[in-house]
Amino acid sequence: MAIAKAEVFVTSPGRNFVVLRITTDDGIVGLGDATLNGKELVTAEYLKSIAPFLIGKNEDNIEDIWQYLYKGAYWRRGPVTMASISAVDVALWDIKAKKAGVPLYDLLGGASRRGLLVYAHASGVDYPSLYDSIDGYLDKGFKAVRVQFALPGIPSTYGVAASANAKTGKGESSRYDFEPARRSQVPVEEVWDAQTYMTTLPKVFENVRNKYGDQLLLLHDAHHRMSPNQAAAFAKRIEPYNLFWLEDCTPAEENPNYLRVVREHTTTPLAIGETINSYTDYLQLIRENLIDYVRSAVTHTGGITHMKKIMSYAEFYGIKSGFHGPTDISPVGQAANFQLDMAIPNFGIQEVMQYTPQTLDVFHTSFTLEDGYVHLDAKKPGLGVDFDEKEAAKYPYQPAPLPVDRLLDGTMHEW
Ligand code: KDG
Ligand code: MG
Repeated sequence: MAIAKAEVFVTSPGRNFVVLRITTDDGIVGLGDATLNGKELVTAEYLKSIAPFLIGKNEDNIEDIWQYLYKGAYWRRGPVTMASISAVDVALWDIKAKKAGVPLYDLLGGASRRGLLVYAHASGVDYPSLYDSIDGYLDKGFKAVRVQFALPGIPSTYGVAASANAKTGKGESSRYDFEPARRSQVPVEEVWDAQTYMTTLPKVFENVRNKYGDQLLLLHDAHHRMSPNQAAAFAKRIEPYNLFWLEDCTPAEENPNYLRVVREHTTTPLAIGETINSYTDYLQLIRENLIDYVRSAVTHTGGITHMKKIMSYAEFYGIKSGFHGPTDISPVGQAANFQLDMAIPNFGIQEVMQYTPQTLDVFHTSFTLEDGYVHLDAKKPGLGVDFDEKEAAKYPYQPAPLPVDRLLDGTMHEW
């Protein structure tokens, strides 16, 4: 009844992932994900530095180990610390559920639903490619799509698939190739212009609504790029197109009051949180009902232990989940999202993207996607993911920093 080993792996089957594998003295293995896009070696080092602290501890005492790592760090919170604590926490929950012989969600209160409503990433450089992308997902049964559109005159736009084979939602080619890993030593520089964005996107939503009708759940990610006032004007303007949510309309991570400005002017639902990693960041957002959806990933937010508390608090304010689930969260991290999604009463929607075939050779998953819902295998104990160490070793780490963004005059801006 003790942790015997805590090993850290960095693998790059298409993009970099950090895996923590904890083994108990009776041979039970638990997996955690500490991937922090572009900063993978940093979380890997953090985990290596705390691994010795875990040895000999009772693996059952998850809350105590969480508090030990959080309060004991003294330098608490921040993305690196919280992603690393999360990897430990998720691995311990994986072990506990395997010992009980049940899927992890059983230990979190059991299944609150049959399946998880998910959304996919559609995008286009023009209308034919956007419609092709949306059609591909609808053909696969998706009920919800995030829609991103290239800005005229701007060389590349956040969230718009760049290569020809990524433009469609059909088959493997649906893999979104933009934010992953344009591998280089230094960040790629992009350009942003709010005026072009704010005049282009409302028309896009109007056209999509007219073409696909009222039933399609339509999401959009503004990626922190508008000022509070611009975000308010934009969110108000797109109200007629009835979005499921507008994500990261303004960088309210800097100041939650930004969202108050937006809220005062619009009923467009707001989602935020992919760069937020602790309850302290959520207190005001939730207490003042400044958001509708919590967007953090379980893996960036201290794991299941911490995220479950945030979602319980959110429940009392009518706020739901929409956990971050791009491909820079490994299948282990995505499994942690799914397991918590299954259990909480205030589940909203879950983001999914297509992993590369190489990633799925390294991580063996047991989830199925059918008719726009993810289903977990009720017979698979724990998280439902296995890690193939030998396969992982075939893909060594490669530097892949996130891009940076500048305005047309060269001023640095939010990416
Ligand atoms: O690492 C950054 C990406 O995960 C992020 O840019 C993706 O915004 C994103 C999303 O909503 O999935
Ligand atoms: Mg986002």
